[in-house]
Amino acid sequence: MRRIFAAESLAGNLSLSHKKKCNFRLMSTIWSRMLFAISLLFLINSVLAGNLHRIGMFAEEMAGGYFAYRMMHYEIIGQDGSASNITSRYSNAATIPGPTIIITEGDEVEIELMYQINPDRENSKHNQVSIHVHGVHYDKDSDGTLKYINLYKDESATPVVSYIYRWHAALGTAGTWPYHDHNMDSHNGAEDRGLFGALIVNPASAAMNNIKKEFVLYIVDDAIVGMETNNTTGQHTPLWVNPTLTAERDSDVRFHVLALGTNFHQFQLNDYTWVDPGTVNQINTKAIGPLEKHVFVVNATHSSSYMDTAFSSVLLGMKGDFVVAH
Ligand SMILES: [Cu+2]
Repeated sequence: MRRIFAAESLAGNLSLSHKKKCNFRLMSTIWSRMLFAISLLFLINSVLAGNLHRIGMFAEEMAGGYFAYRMMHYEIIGQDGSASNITSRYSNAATIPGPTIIITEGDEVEIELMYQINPDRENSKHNQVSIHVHGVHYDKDSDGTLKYINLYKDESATPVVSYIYRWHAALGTAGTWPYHDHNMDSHNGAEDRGLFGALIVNPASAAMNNIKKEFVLYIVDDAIVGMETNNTTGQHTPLWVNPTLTAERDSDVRFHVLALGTNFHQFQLNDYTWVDPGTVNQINTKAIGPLEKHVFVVNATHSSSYMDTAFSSVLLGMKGDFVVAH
């Protein structure tokens, strides 16, 4: 009985092991396919893996009750571990808009913010400042909001401690995005007092080296404030209020128009047309509502002017020259 049982079980084992073999073949096919897929993912990732932008910024007080961000330190760590320090390309004073940060899809940003504003003894809500960014990816500790919004913690720099935010410009995040304070005095932050700037994420798929200048134009309720980046030198220059923009003849320049506040605007660049993104329409004026943006490239062929043609903006004189020279 035992032997038979043993033989039976042996036969059973044999057929089982045969099944196992078949399963193993199937499994090995699945495995090799999975391994192929995984290695493909790694390949895509390694192509996408970009630079690490290690940034330190201050939030400072300016004359007139304004606040502003100031670049303190900016180092780019390449994939090969090489480091290049580009701090000197930025103004060494606080600026409105704040420093323009330019990265590429695949890049990571590690940005440490330091509170450099006089603490307010009466109002503890004043003694915190943050950076909240749009468009790119980040974990819950890098939202730059208060605990009652993010249900996690107050993500603020305070007079006592700095705060580090980490962003990932994943594939699909190319574009121009605002960053701003979200925590000072209220859950809206002190964005309306000057704590805002722009993050430009260039697409990984297309070289942007035909663009010679970037004009970041922030439209606030009563003025247009600008920051220029010269892509040839890498230098960032604050242009301040309703600025004159300058470009070399026949160079491509990119406008990044971002709206803050509560008013509606109508941005116009006279005697130029460009393609309205996402359409085939040639336009020379664009409605921009609160928190909206409009990005376009023109080839600088002749001097002109830009303006916000919304009625109250005209009264406020929200316009400037666009000077094109050799
Ligand atoms: Cu925002």
